[in-house]
This record gives sequence, C-alpha cells and structure tokens, in this order.
Amino acid sequence: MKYLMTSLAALLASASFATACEITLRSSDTHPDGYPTVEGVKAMAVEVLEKTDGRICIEVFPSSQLGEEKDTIEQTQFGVIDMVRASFGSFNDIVPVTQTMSLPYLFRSVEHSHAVLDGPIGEEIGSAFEERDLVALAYYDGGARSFYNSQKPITSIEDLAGMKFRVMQNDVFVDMMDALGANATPMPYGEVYSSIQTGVIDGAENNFPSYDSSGHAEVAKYFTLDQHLIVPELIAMSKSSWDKLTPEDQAILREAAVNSSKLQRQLWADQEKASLDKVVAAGSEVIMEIDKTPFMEAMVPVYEKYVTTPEAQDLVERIRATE
Ligand code: GTR
Repeated sequence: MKYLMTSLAALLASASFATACEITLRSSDTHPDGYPTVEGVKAMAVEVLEKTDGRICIEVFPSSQLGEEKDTIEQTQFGVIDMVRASFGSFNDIVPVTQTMSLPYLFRSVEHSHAVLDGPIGEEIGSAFEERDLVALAYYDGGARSFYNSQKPITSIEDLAGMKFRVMQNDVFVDMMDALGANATPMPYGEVYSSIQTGVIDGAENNFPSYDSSGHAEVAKYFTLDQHLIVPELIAMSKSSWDKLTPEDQAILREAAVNSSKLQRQLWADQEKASLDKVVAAGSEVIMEIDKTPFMEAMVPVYEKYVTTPEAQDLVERIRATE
C-alpha cells in the first residue's frame, strides 16, 4: 500500500505530469484511505496517469466525502461524479439484475463469485449497467457479510428472533431479515455506528474489513461468521464521462480497472486476516463455527419472491452450475 501511494505521489509531483491533467475524473468511495477498494482505485489512477502521459487524472475521494453510496451512484448516473466504487447491494433499485446477484447464499464462496464474474456472466451483468447510464469497469471483492451486534453472541437462527439489524437500503436484504425472524432497519452506512451506540439498532452485518474500519467493532462486539451474503462490488463510471473519452483512452481505463481488481483481490485477502486479528485483539467475540444450514433453508421464501422470471431463474441456475 505504501508503495502505491509513494508512486502516485511521485508521479504527480514529477515535472512532466505537473500541469498536464487535461481530464480529471472524480471517483467516490465510502471507505477510508488505506481500505482495499480505495487503494485499488488509486492503483488504477497510477496506471491511467502513466499510460496517458499524465493527461487523465483520477482523483479518489474516500470516506463518503462526496456522499453516501446510493447518492453517489445517482450522481454518477447524472455525470456529477465520474466514477464510484460501490457494492451491488446499492445498485438494486437501479440495475435490476444486481438484485438477483445480491441474493443470500447465492455464491458458495468468494472463489465461486470470482469464477462467475470473470466469465461470460460477468460480462453480461456488466452490460446491464449501460442501460442505466453507467459503465461497469471491473469487479472488486467484498468478501462475505455476517451478523454482528451489541447484545449477545448469536449461535443459531433462533437467537436472531426480534433483534434489529441495519441492512443496506434494498428490498432483498429487508426480506432476508424477515425470513430470518429479525427486524431490518435499512439505512446508509454512515449512520450505523451511532445507531448501534444509541441502541436504535442492535447490530448490522458486514465483512471483517468494514466491521473494523468503520469502528462498528467498538460498539458491537459479538460477531457470528454465518456468511449469509457474498455481494460483488464494482467500479462504475458515468456513461456521460465515458462517452467524452476517445476509444483509446476508454481502453486504457478499462485495462487499468481490470488490473486494479487483481491487486484489490490480494489486498482484500490480506486485509480480511488483518482485520480479524485486530478486532479479536480489541475484544470482539467472533463465533467462527456455526451451522449455516438453517440460515440457508430460511431463504426459500426470498428466492420465491425474487426469482420469478425465466431470466432470473436461468441466471441463478447458471451461477449455481459454475464451478
Ligand atoms: C461494505 C461495502 C460498501 C458498502 C457497505 C455498506 O462492505 O464495501 O460498498 O456497501 O458495506 O454496508 O453499506
């Protein structure tokens, strides 16, 4: 990570690039500096800067400086922001196929999600963004999401009964909580910390790096590794910003984005381990062994509600058949 920042700083400071930015693209991320997604887009920025001889600069705004995730996606659609790195979960209302891709326990593992996204399904999903004025550049890892709360260790589905959990703002996740016998409170990421602290909600659900970097671990120390969601993430670009670029520059951007996703996967794997160690050392109680079968079985009504069209059924079948 240090290497990346140094090389970006060095490039920006070098005489040949100092005044050369002809195009500056603003990119948003909800996560702080140093987080794997932020560092991934910064690596993309370095490659783009190099390959365009300093003509195209990508400025990464971390920590929701440009707004909460759903708002920044809308701003990207309208071309107010040029790029956004976000979870598929935040695109559910905009790009319908991301709803199917956000179903609980759809992906068997992160490796399975890679196999799907790196193949023809990934391409097909990517092209669905164009209809919504967005260009999908590359997929990033977001690991698996699990429950954490301030009240008690969760060791079975019964323990969730009646508890209040924050979910991302989409219908699939609300129905998922319903099916588990808990109460969903949809809200933006930035409101979760104080909502747990003040008892408005009992907890939330996310991966280890988010649980750690958001500080949620400080206020919700019981974490259960039920891994109910593996939700892809991506870098999306505004179609209007994209259309202003030459085909050559578009190719440079796409290649740099894809290259950055390879780095991001590595940074992600390292960060997951580092965050787990950190939260445990700080006093979180992490329940690693849990029988996921009842959680998976409880999702039947969610699939019945959302996998209704032949297209969605076919997509789910093809994803399940991907090795
Ligand atoms: C994180 C994800 C973010 C955002 C956040 C959330 O894991 O990387 O893009 O979706 O979760 O829960 O809002």
